[in-house]
Amino acid sequence: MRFHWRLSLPALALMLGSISVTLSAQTTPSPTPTEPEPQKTQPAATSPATPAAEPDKPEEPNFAKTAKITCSDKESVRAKARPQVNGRAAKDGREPKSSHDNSPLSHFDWWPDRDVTHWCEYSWEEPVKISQTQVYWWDDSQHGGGCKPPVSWKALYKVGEEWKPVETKGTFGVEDDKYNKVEFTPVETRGLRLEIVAPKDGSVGIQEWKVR
Ligand SMILES: [Ca+2]
Repeated sequence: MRFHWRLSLPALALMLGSISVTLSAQTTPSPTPTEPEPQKTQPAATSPATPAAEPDKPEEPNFAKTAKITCSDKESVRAKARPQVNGRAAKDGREPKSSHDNSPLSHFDWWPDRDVTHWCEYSWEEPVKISQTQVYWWDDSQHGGGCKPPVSWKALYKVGEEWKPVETKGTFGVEDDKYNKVEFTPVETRGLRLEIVAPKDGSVGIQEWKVR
């Protein structure tokens, strides 16, 4: 019995200690989780093999937005009821889906005039510096209509009260379904005019006309 008691006291002490530790562990609030130390960031390595892409060069503003538009009237003998041509649809900023995009008021035309030269002009109260013009032609001839792209056209800028052709080596395009763009020597002017030659078998019209 004495031997057993001697062994039992340390065992009992161990047991009490264990219980105490257990109780302590149960009653001690969990330590607040510590935030992981922030990783020390290394400066991004630059790779000369992959140069940064150049941002798109912004286009010059479209001066059509601030221009007043005036267009030649329809020939009165052919269009007595509505000779006046309102060109505002050429500068509404609406992008055509095609030359036959027939959304309401997307374009204007000189139908039924054929085999004539018509004109439209933009005018600005203050001079603008411009070097490019773009025309998107109206064409409904493939769908039974009477309008086609013109035979030819040219652009003139205003000097005083006169009109002078812009200087360009570009082509005055007459293609469907696209902007026909012409770049020219920059000019500072209060006006730009298009002279548009209609075909013998069709009238002409404009979806959208931009100037930059
Ligand atoms: Ca338009």
